[in-house]
Amino acid sequence: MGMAAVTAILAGKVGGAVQQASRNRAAGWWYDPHMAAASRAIAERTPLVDLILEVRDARIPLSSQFDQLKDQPPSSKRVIVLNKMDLANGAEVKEWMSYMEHQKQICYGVNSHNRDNIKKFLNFLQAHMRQLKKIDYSSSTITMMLVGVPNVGKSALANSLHKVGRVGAAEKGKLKHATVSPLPCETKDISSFKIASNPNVYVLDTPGILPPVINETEICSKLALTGTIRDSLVGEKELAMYFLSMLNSSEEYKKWAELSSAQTGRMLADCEAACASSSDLDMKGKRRYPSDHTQDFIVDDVRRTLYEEASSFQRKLAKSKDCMRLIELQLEALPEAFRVPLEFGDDSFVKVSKKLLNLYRTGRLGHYTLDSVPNHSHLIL
Ligand SMILES: Nc1nc2c(ncn2[C@@H]2O[C@H](COP(=O)(O)OP(=O)(O)OP(=O)(O)O)[C@@H](O)[C@H]2O)c(=O)[nH]1
Ligand SMILES: [Mg+2]
Repeated sequence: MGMAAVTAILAGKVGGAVQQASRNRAAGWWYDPHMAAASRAIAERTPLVDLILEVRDARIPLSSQFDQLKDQPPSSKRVIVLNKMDLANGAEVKEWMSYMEHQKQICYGVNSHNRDNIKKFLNFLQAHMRQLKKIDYSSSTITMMLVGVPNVGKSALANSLHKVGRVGAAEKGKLKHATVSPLPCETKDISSFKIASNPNVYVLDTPGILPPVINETEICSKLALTGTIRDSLVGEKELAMYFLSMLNSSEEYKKWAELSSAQTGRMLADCEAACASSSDLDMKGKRRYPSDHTQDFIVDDVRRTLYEEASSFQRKLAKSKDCMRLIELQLEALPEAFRVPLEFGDDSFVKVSKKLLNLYRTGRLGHYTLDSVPNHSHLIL
């Protein structure tokens, strides 16, 4: 129907742009020699380490699988870590975890920014290692390797495990720090982090690796939306439109209904203030609305704007053309909510799109799981 068809069209556009970029090796971005070398280095280390932690994005548990391990049967030496649990739809991630368990895959969901979560994960890893290395666990050094596609949070996880790890006080004084960034392909080399003593346990952080070729456009679009592929390759505006189609067909925006009624009261107060002193309003505005990070009240305005456009839309019997128009109306209304002047023309929409994607990727515009669990009927939940 309407919005689903529009999502498919927009996803196709985004995915197509990714595939085009992947085929254009001359541009030097997709699977560059550095990525190929890192991929070989990972393959060489794989049989040598005690445990592989395959980090995936909980929003796309299937699309973010690591190409090198794709055809490997489940093994006790491999744990699938669904990271960014805080960004995914809780119920759907649970379904995914049951599915993987059913497939005999060891799977663990984490939020790398949550200390308690990481402590529990570390306990789980140590218990698992004890089981794996029944005989000489106390004497040996244990190595785990984090692998995955770019930007799934390998370095954030390495840092968190290193920080909460049980190492001596002296070692705590010289903690290392892996570079964590919202941009993909930030980690360039393999480096090791100590996460426990007696026995010594090390975790290797590795560069993100993309598959050399991806045939499915849908996978490409999901990887792009979650931030695995540089936005500029695809186009920020196209990505934002794809996100909006997803938002409009979900229930998430309906949670923002009360922002719409609360706004009426605030508008009256704002109007009174404007009448009292219109001359210094601009200056005040500049101080109160910094453009480099998004404050809570701007996020509320963005949510309210998206809610009002979406809820006034007659979705019953809506045609694809009307659904696309809704997305355009939302995009047109967003510069005001984000306080981005329209005078930059098309650049304003790119700016707004970047800000919108940033809000989505930091979990402030709802929780979505983009991959659906295969073979629902075979699930034992
Ligand atoms: N909300 C949320 N954000 C996370 C989580 N883990 C990592 N991030 C964010 O995701 C982005 C990417 O994290 P990195 O640790 O740099 O990812 P990476 O897999 O090492 O990326 P590459 O080294 O480029 O392959 C950063 O902005 C992190 O702050 C998480 O559990 N939840
Ligand atoms: Mg990294």
